[in-house]
Amino acid sequence: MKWRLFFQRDSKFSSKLLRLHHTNGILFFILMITGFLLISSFFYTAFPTIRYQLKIFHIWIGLLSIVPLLFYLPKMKDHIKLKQGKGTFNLYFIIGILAILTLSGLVLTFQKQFPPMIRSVALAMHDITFWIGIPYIVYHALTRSRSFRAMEKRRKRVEIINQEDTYLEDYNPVYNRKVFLRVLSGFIITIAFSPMIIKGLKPYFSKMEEVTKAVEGHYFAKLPSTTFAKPKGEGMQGSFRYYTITKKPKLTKENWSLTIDGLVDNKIKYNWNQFMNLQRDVHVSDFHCVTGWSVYNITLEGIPLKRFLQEAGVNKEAKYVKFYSADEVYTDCLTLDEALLDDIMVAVSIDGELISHDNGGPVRLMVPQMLAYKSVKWLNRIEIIEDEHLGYWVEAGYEQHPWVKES
Ligand SMILES: Nc1nc2c(c(=O)[nH]1)N[C@H]1C(S)=C(S)[C@@H](COP(=O)(O)O)O[C@H]1N2
Ligand SMILES: [Mo]
Repeated sequence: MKWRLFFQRDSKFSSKLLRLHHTNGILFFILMITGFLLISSFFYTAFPTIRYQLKIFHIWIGLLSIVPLLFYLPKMKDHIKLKQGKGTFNLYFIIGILAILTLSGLVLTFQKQFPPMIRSVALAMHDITFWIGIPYIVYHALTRSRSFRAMEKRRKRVEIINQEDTYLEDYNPVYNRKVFLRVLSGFIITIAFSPMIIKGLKPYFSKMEEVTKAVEGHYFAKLPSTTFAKPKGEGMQGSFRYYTITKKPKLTKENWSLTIDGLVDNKIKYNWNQFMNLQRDVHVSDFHCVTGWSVYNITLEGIPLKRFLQEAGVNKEAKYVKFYSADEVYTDCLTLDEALLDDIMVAVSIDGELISHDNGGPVRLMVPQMLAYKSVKWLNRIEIIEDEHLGYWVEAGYEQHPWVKES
């Protein structure tokens, strides 16, 4: 990279372009690295609080990266002229990718202004262009690096000495060193990235059955005679992306229990069998994560939260309800009014199957009115309290009342 260019004042058009290109390159490199970390479930688990700051950083760099693009766009015509038809496909491709990444990034940044459907589309576009863009950018950076070019040229010196070789190279592109090196590195990059790409794009291709069937590794018995034969919601659309900031807690039929305590008349504790004997309701709900993905039409079976609160008898001083996870780290909190809303479920089944361990089973909270971080997985305690508690993600910076705007 020609660093000196950044400090030159009035340079030629081509140097200006190069400078824009480098600025953009640096910004997109930062976006790529932070994007990787934001996607990585390892990072989610290992550094959940930094993740929030990182997301804000990613958004700011993203916004900043629009500036060089805005400078470039009016000059694009001249640039194409300058190229005289060479590599214009390349140019349109890159501009297309950047445009999609930028627009979808903007929608995700201001997601509150958009209905969930548009948000999901934006997330899908952001994901897909990220996974197409990254190997492409790596290829681009590699094949344009000095050492790679030197490697391409090495053969040429030999050509001058050996005339026959030149003949072969000119008319037989298959043996052309340059083409060969480029195809080879393109191939290696594609192979190297493909496991990540497949994993990254899987949510868009996997059928919902795969997700709900994941009761495997579950320590609980099958649901005793479910309330319905077929999921009331006709099967959910979309798939969950499993998130956890901790290791999954090891829960069994024997060690799981649910406690309702705090400012209540009667403290209650259910073991698995007692819990499964409670009258269950069915609700069809949608679920929206703050990162942009949604699952629609989830048939939830469980006990409405409000019933537990009535059962336990909430005291007058009570103002908030705090939820604990068996992972012993994750918590969240609702106001008492919010907690009494219909549709909030202490759920045991999703689409007729016990909630899988990954999905927060045996029992998880489902608060469809708010973003998914309110829906505590591996729920084992509900405490009625007087002072507000800031849950895990709220402590990290997210809103306490993330109402979902329905489309
Ligand atoms: N115990 C616990 N509950 C949790 C989380 C978590 O990390 N731990 N993540 C929250 C977030 S941010 C989301 S999007 C949903 C994800 O639910 P899923 O993993 O079943 O898709 O769970 C929420 N509840
Ligand atoms: Mo989330």
